[in-house]
Amino acid sequence: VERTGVYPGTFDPITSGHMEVVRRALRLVDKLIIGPAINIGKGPLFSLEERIEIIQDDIADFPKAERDRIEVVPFEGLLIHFAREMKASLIIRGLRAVSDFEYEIQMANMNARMEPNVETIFLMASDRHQFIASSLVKDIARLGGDTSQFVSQKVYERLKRKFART
Ligand code: COD
Repeated sequence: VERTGVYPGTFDPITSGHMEVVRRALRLVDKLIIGPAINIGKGPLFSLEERIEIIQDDIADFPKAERDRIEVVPFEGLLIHFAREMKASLIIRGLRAVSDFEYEIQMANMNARMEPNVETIFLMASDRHQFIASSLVKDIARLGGDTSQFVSQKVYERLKRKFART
């Protein structure tokens, strides 16, 4: 049987840290659904449409065989309902040292209680991506810094455009 995994997130915008999780997750599942959340607390910098487009731009650089196993499907409401709807057996999350742990363990635990058949698995961020966070990337771009080592070239250019003075 085909194993499907869901990788949910805000992806505002997708960073090289997220992309590393995507690449590694592809080794664990046959089909990977990247799920940008529609309703996110504070207003995102990029609209849902932009966040989807950005993800699709970044995965366009993957070899076709890998690209064909990825789908970008935005979701609303509970993640566990989305996972069920996608017939996923895995929820994939990235884990950076210390900062992510508390939130992630709570979420994984509550999701497991609501749906024991869906397992959450964590991919530890590599050294290189340990400290990359979308929120900091946005700060750097907003304040005129260079984000090119944290995001793809395409995202870098989008960020620059977003904050360009007119
Ligand atoms: N390296 C490795 N992993 C990373 C990196 C990095 N540099 N940066 C981020 N990640 C990981 C994050 O730890 C996370 O696992 C994932 O990538 C996505 O990150 P974000 O920041 O884009 O997305 P989040 O964490 O804000 O997404 C939260 C959700 C929207 C998935 C969550 O709030 C949710 O499921 N909402 C729906 C309602 C729901 O079901 N709530 C939970 C009830 S228990």
